[in-house]
Amino acid sequence: MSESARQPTAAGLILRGGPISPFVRKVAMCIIEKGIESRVQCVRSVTAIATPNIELQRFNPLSKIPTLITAEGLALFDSDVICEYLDTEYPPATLYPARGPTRWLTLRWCALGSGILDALVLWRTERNRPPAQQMPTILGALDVKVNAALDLIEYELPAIQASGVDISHVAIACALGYLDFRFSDINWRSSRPRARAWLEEFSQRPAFRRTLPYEVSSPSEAEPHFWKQAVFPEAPSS
Ligand SMILES: N[C@@H](CCC(=O)N[C@@H](CS)C(=O)NCC(=O)O)C(=O)O
Repeated sequence: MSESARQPTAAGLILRGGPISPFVRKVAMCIIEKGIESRVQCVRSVTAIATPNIELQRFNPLSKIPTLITAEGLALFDSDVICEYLDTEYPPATLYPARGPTRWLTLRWCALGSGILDALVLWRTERNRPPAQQMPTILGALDVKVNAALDLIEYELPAIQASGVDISHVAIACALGYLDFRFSDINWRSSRPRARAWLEEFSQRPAFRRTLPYEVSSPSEAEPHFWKQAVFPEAPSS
């Protein structure tokens, strides 16, 4: 990591990201659930797999969002690392059970939600290629994996929802929300009534409503969107 990436910041936490990324959304939802929005300065960073962002790479060589700069100036990346950092360092820790079977079940379901997102992002990249370049075997395999993971969520939902809101709920809600945003052609609800009902209830939470993805304007003007408040543009390095 470069020296500049370790400079302490005066403003507390700095979150680099934007309103479309479902991985950034996980972090934004954690911040809202924990009530620590006032400690976070948001900086819009735009990046894509084929276009690395040089500014962002000063902090995260992988050029991925979310990237969080801690108050000590440490750049953290990968949404799951950032979410656990926030929950641990900004007590009370409510999103990650400390130990025992509950912890491992929660992390397992969180990995399921995050893994669905990984597969959906790959799927979208593949299906956005010109038709002649698309690989049907890859498209088919991603379809099979995403649907199998959704089936597991449906099957285990009574256990998943037995606890209060935790990181697994955040990750699964982001995965289902991303399906609705980018894969509206897939009717995942029809064979999964428990997941449908669960998301309907979960989507009433401010953390869900205020982080809905948007490309042009935020979906609701009635309440402030997470990415509409005090968001700073990325400053080019001198
Ligand atoms: N595993 C990472 C995935 C983050 C990720 O892939 N973010 C996308 C935006 S949705 C990105 O930054 N893509 C740019 C790239 O892949 O180079 C996490 O959980 O944070």
